[in-house]
Amino acid sequence: MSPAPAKPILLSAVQPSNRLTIGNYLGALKNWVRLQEDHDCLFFAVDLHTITVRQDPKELREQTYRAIATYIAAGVDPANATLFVQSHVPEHAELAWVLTCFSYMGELNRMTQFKDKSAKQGTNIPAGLFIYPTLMAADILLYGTQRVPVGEDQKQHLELTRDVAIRMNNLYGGDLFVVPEPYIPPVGARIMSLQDPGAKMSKSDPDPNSAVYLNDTDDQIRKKLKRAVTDSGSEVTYEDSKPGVKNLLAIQAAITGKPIPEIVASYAGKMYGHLKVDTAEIVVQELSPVRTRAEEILKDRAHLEKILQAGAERARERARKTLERVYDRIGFIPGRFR
Ligand code: AQP
Repeated sequence: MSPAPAKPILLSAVQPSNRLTIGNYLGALKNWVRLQEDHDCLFFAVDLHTITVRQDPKELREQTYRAIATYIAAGVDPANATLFVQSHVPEHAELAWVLTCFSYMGELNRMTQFKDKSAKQGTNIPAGLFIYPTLMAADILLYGTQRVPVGEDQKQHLELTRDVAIRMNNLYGGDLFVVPEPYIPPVGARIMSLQDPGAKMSKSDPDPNSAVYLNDTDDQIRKKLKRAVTDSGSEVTYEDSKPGVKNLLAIQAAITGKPIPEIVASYAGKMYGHLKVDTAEIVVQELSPVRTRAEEILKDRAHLEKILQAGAERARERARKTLERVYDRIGFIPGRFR
């Protein structure tokens, strides 16, 4: 095995299943930019994951380009982080098959995300939705990842990744896989729906007013925040009984880096309307340059494709070492890597 790199290996990704939201930006992208300084980072668009539910081919292709352009526009440096698209590195699908064979039906059955997502599918539930966690495990284990930033929703999947890695290490040698740890970034944010602040803001929410998308115009952003559902009462305070107000304060804090009590204090004697208008301006200031840069990057597809090709080559170089070791230990004859 090659010597451990000096910086901890960190991996994170977004599904390009729709336009990215300010939730993806504040919960993932903005942190990635900070993390790339002191980590060996792999950031990618998980297109293989998106087809666990039906996607429109043209849309999927556009959203995948757009996701990568947005990562770069937000500040991810392709010369520093390894930036790629999952389907360009076939080792992900190959290792996922192996891990599927070492995972148990009972384990996969317990995944709450599977229960939630399959409930929306009616009678024909794609099998990919069931084995999704083994593909996520492959994403992580291929690169000797030490740290995976995870929100609540993905904690169970990371636990499964660790269990399967330990199971296979016990069978085939302790150095087969690095067992990854969850990583809680110093600045975290869970952004809620603007229309139902009890639910997470999601790019797949059918109501476009529930989310600010990263390619919304300044006017659209202002309108959406103006219409954001707030709560009864009028005093701006940060408490669970006011989830709508809490969400707007959290958005401001995640962007400005100011402590919540300081933001709350600045609204003494003011109304919810002030909070909405200010939050809209803070969001516009933050997202407008990202949107402009992303549009610029998208205009030069050839350049974007070059970046992706270089990223995939770097990723494959690393991924093949792990897969070669796995194939060897489980007893496949050499040939795949000649
Ligand atoms: N609302 C959010 N607040 C904070 N972070 C969020 N993330 C997503 N939504 C929020 C973070 O974005 C990263 C990638 O998420 P994903 O695309 O892989 O899947 P997701 O978490 O299921 O995101 P969505 O937007 O809700 O997608 P759909 O609607 O396609 O299922 C993760 O780091 C996640 O924490």
